[in-house]
Amino acid sequence: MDDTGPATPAEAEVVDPGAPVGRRIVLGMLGLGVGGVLVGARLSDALSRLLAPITAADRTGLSDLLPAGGGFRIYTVTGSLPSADEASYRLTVGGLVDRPASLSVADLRAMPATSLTKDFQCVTGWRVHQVPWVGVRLADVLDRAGVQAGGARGTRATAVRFTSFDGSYTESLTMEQARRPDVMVAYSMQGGPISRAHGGPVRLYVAPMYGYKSCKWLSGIEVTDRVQEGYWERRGYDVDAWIGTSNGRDDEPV
Ligand SMILES: Nc1nc2c(c(=O)[nH]1)N[C@H]1C(S)=C(S)[C@@H](COP(=O)(O)O)O[C@H]1N2
Ligand SMILES: [Mo]
Repeated sequence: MDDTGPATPAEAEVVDPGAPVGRRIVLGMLGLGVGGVLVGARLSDALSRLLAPITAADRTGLSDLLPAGGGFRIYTVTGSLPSADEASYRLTVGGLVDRPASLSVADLRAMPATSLTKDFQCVTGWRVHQVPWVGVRLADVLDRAGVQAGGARGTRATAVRFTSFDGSYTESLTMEQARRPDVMVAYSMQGGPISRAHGGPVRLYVAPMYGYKSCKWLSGIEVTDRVQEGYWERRGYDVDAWIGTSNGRDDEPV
């Protein structure tokens, strides 16, 4: 860990888990106003009920900004939800590879698909049970681009870095972690395309690790010679985010 962040960061400091950004945006648009912080499940639930009839009647697209329900909280460190239409979306794969690539959603869908159903867990404590995901194994994407054998001038392809088209979020994995069969470049979740709020059209899904590893609005995969701390890791989260054993959670009931 470096010394630029607090020892115990809180996602809530940027996007309060009790006040997903979508609701804040909608509340702002409704002119209801939101004081600095909304804390606690009870208030959040009350807001959900308040907003339910409005969103049900919504024909303006505002509902796109709302959490999809089912327990997920929508996080974005930028304060907005970026969007990319599926037709023009491209995922670039570069760095220490032999064949840099620019992949469309159709390119990804044409590759062998992998699917996985698992609980989704945020390190702040919320969990969504048995979420189905479909995508392409990250290992297959890396193989397609041809990770360099390396060694030249001391550069070795030992890690993978991820960037988001939100312009801010980054993540990384060791090459060994990246090649696990339960790490995927996902284009579907919960039985449909990945929504804008959930980081569509394509996001990373790192099943064995806490949610912050699963970079939303994925736009770049770069093979690198070392693990670089991601957005939350610079603010104190563990680089190895194994569910149940990282971020000081190993001494707490999971
Ligand atoms: N680009 C981007 N990816 C992100 C985040 C974010 O703020 N921006 N938040 C992370 C965190 S902390 C979690 S728990 C999950 C939440 O996913 P969701 O917003 O689909 O519920 O996304 C992760 N990926
Ligand atoms: Mo999270």
